[in-house]
Amino acid sequence: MLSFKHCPQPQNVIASLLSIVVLCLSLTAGAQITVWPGDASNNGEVNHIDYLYIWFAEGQVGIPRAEQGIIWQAYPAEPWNQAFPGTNLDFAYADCDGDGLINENNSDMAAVANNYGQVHGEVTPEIPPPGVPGMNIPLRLERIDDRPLFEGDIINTQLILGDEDNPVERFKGLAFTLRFDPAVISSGFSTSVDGNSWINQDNSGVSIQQRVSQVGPQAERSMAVGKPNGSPSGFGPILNLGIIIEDNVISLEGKDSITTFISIERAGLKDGDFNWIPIATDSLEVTIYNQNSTITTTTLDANQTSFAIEVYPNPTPGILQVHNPTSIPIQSFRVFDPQGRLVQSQSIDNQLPNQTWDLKASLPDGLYLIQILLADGQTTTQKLYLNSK
Ligand SMILES: [Ca+2]
Ligand SMILES: [Ca+2]
Repeated sequence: MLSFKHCPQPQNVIASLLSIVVLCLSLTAGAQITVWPGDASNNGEVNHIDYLYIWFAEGQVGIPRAEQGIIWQAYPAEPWNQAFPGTNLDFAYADCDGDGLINENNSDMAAVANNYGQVHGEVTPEIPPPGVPGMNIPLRLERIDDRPLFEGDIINTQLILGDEDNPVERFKGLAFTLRFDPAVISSGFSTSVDGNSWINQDNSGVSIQQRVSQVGPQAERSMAVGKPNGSPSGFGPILNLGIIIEDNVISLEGKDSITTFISIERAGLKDGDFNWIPIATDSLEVTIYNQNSTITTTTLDANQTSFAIEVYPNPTPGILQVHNPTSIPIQSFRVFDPQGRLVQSQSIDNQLPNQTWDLKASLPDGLYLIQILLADGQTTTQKLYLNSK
């Protein structure tokens, strides 16, 4: 007689099958991840560094989420089983909108902008490695011109990344913060990329993202500059920044000039292999002059002929060209320093429409005010920058 005592009973088979199904389900559930749209780095915080992850994973395709969208909430997602190099961070985190494609032109980028500053769970701060000046790749702001600056002026600058000794290899994305005094510098910066930018020499596009926030008495502009469709190598200017001086700088009252700093902080560069590259940052020091100088000038009317008189070049090496298209002769000119002291005075006999004036050789380089007196009593005062070197 055959014994069945070692054969499983039917109810045991069902129980075993059920336990396998439960095991499979629990494995699947365990493998699911939670995506917070915009936190592409999944460090608990949405900020400008998240853009670097999206740019790196540009064009990657994976499993769409069951629930798509970029509302600030937790979305369950299937992992793509592809991780950012050197990490165990799944690409699915960078598919912020959940459509199964990482693309800087879809709402993956909008998710970062919309949810910027949001946090979830415990935040693990991402601090890019700092660099040493002279040893690592420099990042600094450089002025394009050296004309004197007054309230309401635009400081035209270039952002320089890398130099001949420390060039950048395979640029992917740069994140940094500009810190400045909001009582002096307006938050309305202008940014543009032109033909001088080495990261756009192939014209395949440069992405710029920015955000302004107030941190105590200082303001911060967090910026990210990326190259989603390439990884160029080079050094030099990457973008133009027009930094606007406030129209009314209270701290200039009663002073001839003030000095302010625009500093670059927390800068991090990702290369085409997703490595952090240390960056050495510097501050831009800017002097802003008081246009309400201590000298008294005639109040000018826009219709007055004296406005038509041109004095150039400015900055000047010392020899000035003067063009007087009016019929009123110029009687004299006077030069004042920023403290309102008269440093030169000269009568003009030559009444040609185009004249050449020589500023005193002994004047040190710097800002001056030149006042031109016409024969009918009108005056015009212009700012002049002497740069004899
Ligand atoms: Ca993040
Ligand atoms: Ca997407």
